Amino acid sequence: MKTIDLRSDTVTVPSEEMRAAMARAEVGDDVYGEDPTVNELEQVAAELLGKEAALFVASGTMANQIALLAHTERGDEVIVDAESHIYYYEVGAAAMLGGLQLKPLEGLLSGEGPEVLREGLRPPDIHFPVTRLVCLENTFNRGGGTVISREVSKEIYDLAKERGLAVHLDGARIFNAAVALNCDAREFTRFCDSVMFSLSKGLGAPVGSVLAGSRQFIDKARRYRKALGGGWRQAGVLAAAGLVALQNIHRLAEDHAHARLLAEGLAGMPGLWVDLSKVQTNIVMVKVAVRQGAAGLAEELACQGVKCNVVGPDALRFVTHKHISREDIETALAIVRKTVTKI
Ligand code: TLP
Repeated sequence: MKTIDLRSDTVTVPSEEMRAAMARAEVGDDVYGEDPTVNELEQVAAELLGKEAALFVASGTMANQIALLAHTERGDEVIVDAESHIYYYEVGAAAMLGGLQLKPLEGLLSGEGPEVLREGLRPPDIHFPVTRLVCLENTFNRGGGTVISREVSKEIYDLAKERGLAVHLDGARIFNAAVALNCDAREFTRFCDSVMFSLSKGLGAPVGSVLAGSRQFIDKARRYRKALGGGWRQAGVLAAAGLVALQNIHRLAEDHAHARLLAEGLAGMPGLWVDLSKVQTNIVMVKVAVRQGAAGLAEELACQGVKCNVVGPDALRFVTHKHISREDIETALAIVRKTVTKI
């Protein structure tokens, strides 16, 4: 039985083309700045994002945490959405590594984001921490892969600048946002001071993320990467895969079409509920009202060869990616239908 793995776009494995590029990559010691393939990836990525400089790092979490460290000082407050990856899924690293206080705001990553931020910002006061940074996330993972519009991004950015705050964009899936709106990623990244994106998700590289920003910011970030043990020598073998991954941006549209097909199929099934307006990219969030709960249903589906992630007591997440075909979606729908009808 073939497993249809819809847990995440992180499960993608490198293509033959990537493996070939990795095998012939020219490399050097990146801590000395001498790996030509890493340097090329950083240059190409900076250009794609409209920033002065970029830094290749091991993971999205590392990129976000380096950004937090480089923008702040210990004891500072960082504004995040209550469902953001930085707040929800990064092991409390902002407190652990940076001595930072995260202030989670509900709805920051929604159409009401600018008002939510306005209400959440406190005036300077000796009792309050210094607020230094606002973090955005696009697409918004726990929001269901939703795209934070350019208008909302701009309003939040303008407000942050009015208050002297920096803006970091967790753009792990920023190219999904760009493809969904058929625009250039720079239309989002112009409204942030730093941005990270993942090569290892929908773009299909085995490892790696890129952090980008001003030259001065990236110089600082490079020191923090070293401090975290992320100085990685002949990393050109990985950067080579990253360069191939960047040629895959256009194919994300296929993942989006598959997610839509999946969402529409799931929405009509007994005990399942999908907000189709939120299915904008490659993620499908499903509310589950069955006796076994979300975890029980996920377990039964896994036994039938369909894997998804449990993201709450009554919520499942399905993510499409390059190994999922239209036929896989049809098979998965048939399996889910059979399973929910039986229980
Ligand atoms: N997200 C993973 C899990 O950690 C939840 C997934 O399967 O979606 N920002 C965003 C918005 C992300 O979705 C992720 C990964 C990261 C950062 C962290 O990237 P990695 O996994 O490379 O540390």
